[in-house]
Amino acid sequence: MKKWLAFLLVFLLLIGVSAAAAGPAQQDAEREKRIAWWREARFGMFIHWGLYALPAGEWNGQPIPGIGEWIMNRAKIPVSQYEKLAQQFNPVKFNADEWVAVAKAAGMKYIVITSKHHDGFAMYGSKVSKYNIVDATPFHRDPMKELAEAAKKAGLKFGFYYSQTQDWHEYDGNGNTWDWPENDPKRDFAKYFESKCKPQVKEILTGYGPLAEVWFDTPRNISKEMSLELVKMVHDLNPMCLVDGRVGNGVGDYDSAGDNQISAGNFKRDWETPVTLNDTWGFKKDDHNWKSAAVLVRQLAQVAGRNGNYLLNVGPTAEGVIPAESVERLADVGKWMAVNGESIYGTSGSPLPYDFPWGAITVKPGKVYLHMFEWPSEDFTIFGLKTKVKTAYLLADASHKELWMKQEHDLKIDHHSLTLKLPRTAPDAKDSVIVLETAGAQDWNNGLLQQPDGSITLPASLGGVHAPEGAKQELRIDTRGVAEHWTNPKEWMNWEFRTSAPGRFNLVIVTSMQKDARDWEGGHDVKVHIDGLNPAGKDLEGIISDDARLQNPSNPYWPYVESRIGTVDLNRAASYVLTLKPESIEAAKKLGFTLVSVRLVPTTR
Ligand code: FHN
Repeated sequence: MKKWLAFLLVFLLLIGVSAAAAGPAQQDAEREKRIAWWREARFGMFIHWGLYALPAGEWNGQPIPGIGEWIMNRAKIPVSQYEKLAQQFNPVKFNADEWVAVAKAAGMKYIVITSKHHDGFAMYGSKVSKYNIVDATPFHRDPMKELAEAAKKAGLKFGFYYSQTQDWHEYDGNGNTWDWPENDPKRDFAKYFESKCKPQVKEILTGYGPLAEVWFDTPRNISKEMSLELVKMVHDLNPMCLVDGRVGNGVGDYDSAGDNQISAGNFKRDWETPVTLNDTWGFKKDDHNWKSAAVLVRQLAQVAGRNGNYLLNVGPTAEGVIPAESVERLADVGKWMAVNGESIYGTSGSPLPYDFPWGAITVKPGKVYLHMFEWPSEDFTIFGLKTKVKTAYLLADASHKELWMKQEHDLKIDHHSLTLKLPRTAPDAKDSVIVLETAGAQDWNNGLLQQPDGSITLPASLGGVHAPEGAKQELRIDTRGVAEHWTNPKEWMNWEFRTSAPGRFNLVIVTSMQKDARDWEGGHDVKVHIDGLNPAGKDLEGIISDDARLQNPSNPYWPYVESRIGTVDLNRAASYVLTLKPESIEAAKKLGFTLVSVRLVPTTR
C-alpha cells in the first residue's frame, strides 16, 4: 500500500474513533457553549401571536373563559370555521423594529415567538402547509423574517416557539377532540410528526438565520425517541441553538418551570419560567388583570435569585400592536434595569436556599446584591455571610457612597451577622439594590437560620421527606416548592435549624391553594415534635384549618393559607430538629396536605 494511503486510512480511522467517542462529557461541553449567552441574559420576551388574536377571547358574541390562544379548543370551534379567521388576519400595523425596541428598552436580551401554536397555523411562510400567514392571509408577508432581522440588528437573540404535539388543525395531530373522536384508531400521531412537525421544525431552523433557541411546548405523551429526534435535528442544523425542557422526556438543554410558577424547588439544572403580563398569553380584549411593574421587577429578581431565567410574555393584537398596557409596564421595568441591570445580568442565584421576607439575593464573584422589596424602617441585618465585606453601597447611587456597616461573628454560637445603616427612603419602591463588595470567594452558612426579625421558616423544599420502610414515597415537592401527593399520614418530614435569639414562638403551618384559589383541602390532624428543647416540651398537635390568607406576591396565582397550631418555647440559642407527622390527612379531593412551610414567629411580633 502506498505510504500516503496508509496515512490517510489511519487519519480517517482516528477521526471516526473520536467522533464515536462524543460521549456525555463532550455533549455537556457543547451544551455549556450553547447556554453561556442565555445564563448571562436572564431576561427575555415571549410573544404569543396568532389567529386567536382576532376573536380576542370572544366567539359568537360570547366571552370564552380561559387563555386567549386556547379559544379554538375552549369554544370547540370546528377547523372549517376557525380556518376562516385567516382570511381576515391582516396585521397592517405590525412593525418588527418597534416590537424589538420594546423588548430592548425593557432590558430583555432575547425574543421567543410562536411560529406555530396549538391551533396549527404557521405564523411564517411555510412550504409544508398552506395554512400559514403568507399563503392564507391577505397580509402575504412573513413577519418572522422581519422580526428575526430586526432582532439581529438590535443585538437581541431570536428563537421560535413550536407546538410539537398539539395541532388542532390536523386529523393526526394531538388535541382536537371536537372535529374528530379522540379514540379514532385511524388517527396516527407518528404520521403527523413525520409529515408536519419535523419538516416545519426544519423550516424554522433553516429559513431565519441561526436561531438562539427552539421552545417546544406541551409534549404530552410524545415518545422519548421523538423528543430526542427533535433535539438532534435542532443541534445538527444549528449546533448553538438551545432546546427548552418542554421538548419532553427530560432531554432539553434546560428545564422549564410551569407557567407563571416562580420556582422555589430544587432545580439542579438551568431553568426558565414563562410568565404572563396579564392572565392570558395570546391577546384577549377583556383581560385587564395587568401585573404592576413592581411585581414584574420583583419576580425577575426572585427568579434570578433562584438561578433562573424570566421569559415575560406579550400578546400582540390582530393588527400587530403590542398592547399599550404591556408597553408601559415594560418601559418601567426597563427604567429599573437601566440602573440595576448589573444585579441581574450574568448573576447566579442566592447561596442561601430559602426566601426572605424583605426580598431576594443575587451574586457575582466579589459582589452580593441585596434586592430590597421592602425598605426597612431601621437598620438592616442579614445573617450567614462569613466572608468579609469590604464596602456596601446602593446600586442606584452612582457615587457608590459607602453605607455604614458592622460585621460580627459570635464565636460561641458560630453566628455571622452584617448590619447596614440605610437612608430613610428607598431609591426605588419596586426593588432597591444594595451592593456588598466581598473580599475573596464568598462563604455562607447556608443552613436554616433564625432570621433577624426573629422568625424561623422551614420550607417544604428544604425538609427531609420520609416514607415508612419498604413503602414507595408518594409525597413530592413540586417546582414551586410545595408538597404534593401527601395523602399518606405515614409519610412525614423534618428540618434542622438554628436559633440565635431564644424566645416564645407561634407555630404556624402554611399550605397552598390550587391555582386561582380553585380549591384547597384542610382538616388534617398534625403533630409537631421538636428535638433540642430544654426542658423537653410536649408535642404540639393541631388541625390544618383556614385561619388566615397570606399574600403570595411571587406566585400570585397560588394563594397561601395559614393554620395556627400553638406556641413553643425555644429557650436556647442552639440547633433543633423539628418533625412534622400527620395523625390523619383528609384526601377526599385528592389534594391532601399541600405544605409550603412551617413557621415559628416570635409571639412578641
Ligand atoms: O398550552 C400552552 C399555552 O397556550 C401557552 O403557550 C403556555 C406558555 O408557556 N404553554 C402551554 C401551557 O403550558
